[in-house]
Amino acid sequence: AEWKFALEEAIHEVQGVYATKFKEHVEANSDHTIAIFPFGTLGESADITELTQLGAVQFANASPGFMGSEIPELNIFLMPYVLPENPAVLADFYKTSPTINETLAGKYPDQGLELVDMYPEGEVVMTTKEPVTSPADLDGVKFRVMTSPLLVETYNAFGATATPLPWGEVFGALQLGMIQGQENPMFFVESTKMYEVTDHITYAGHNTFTTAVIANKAFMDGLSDEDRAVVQAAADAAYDYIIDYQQGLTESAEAKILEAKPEMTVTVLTDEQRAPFRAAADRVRQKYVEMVGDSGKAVLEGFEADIAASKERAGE
Ligand code: 6CS
Repeated sequence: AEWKFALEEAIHEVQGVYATKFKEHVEANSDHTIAIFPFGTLGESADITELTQLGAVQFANASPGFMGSEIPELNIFLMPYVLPENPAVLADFYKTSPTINETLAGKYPDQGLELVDMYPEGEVVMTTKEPVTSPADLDGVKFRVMTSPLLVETYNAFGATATPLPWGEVFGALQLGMIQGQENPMFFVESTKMYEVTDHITYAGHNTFTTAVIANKAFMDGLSDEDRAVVQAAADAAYDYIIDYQQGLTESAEAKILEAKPEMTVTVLTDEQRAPFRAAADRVRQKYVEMVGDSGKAVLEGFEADIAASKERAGE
């Protein structure tokens, strides 16, 4: 059969590269084919999640930055200074974490979905119209965030006025001056030309962009054991590929941005400059537990234990 896979990104962006690998693997190992629908062909993230729930598409990317509105526990991925920064630790964490692959995966069936995979897309940076070295610089800045509630808490705690928007509205809103900042991984800042509508890039080391690949649950339940194994193996192959693909991607994207716009400033905050952002993160942690309750507390503790295990395996 033909299976459909909808993306929140373009075909040459990270989600597109993952989906292309997934497609190649499925098509090489079964009689099925995959049609990829890049961002813009079927709507925003919320639209493609809905299409997956309806079974109109079988697979989609549904990043926690949006899906946290549906599954509150997923807001953990939006909490600043929780995920490890070391790429090797991160790669091991998503792959092995029981909190992700059992506890959080267990929240999707209620939504008519199954979690197929989760992977990182790179450290997020802030891109703004004015320089940012402290929370005071974010005062009065309307800062676009994805729609999950904890991102709103995070940027408000960072001193900004958080403004949740779907992705498709971001470029225009920056162009019109309705918002004055946004955050995303460097590859995305480059590929979507965010540097044309903002002038300053800030690394605060506060998070990595996480995405999830979801599938329609009834579709997955109806697969033969053989086809299910094909899907699993395709996800495993695409995971390894996308981790490898991202080596050096932030650096090369930054170089391309500076080539296109030499006057763009790039600031890596010092530990001292990060301290007030870290302090704000403690307040966001409280909010997460308030918002999600006991199961949120368990997820937070699970993350800490799983990250510690990944660090140990990576020899950190
Ligand atoms: O900021 C966003 O909304 C988008 N950012 C990335 C890296 N992927 C998709 C998402 O929609």
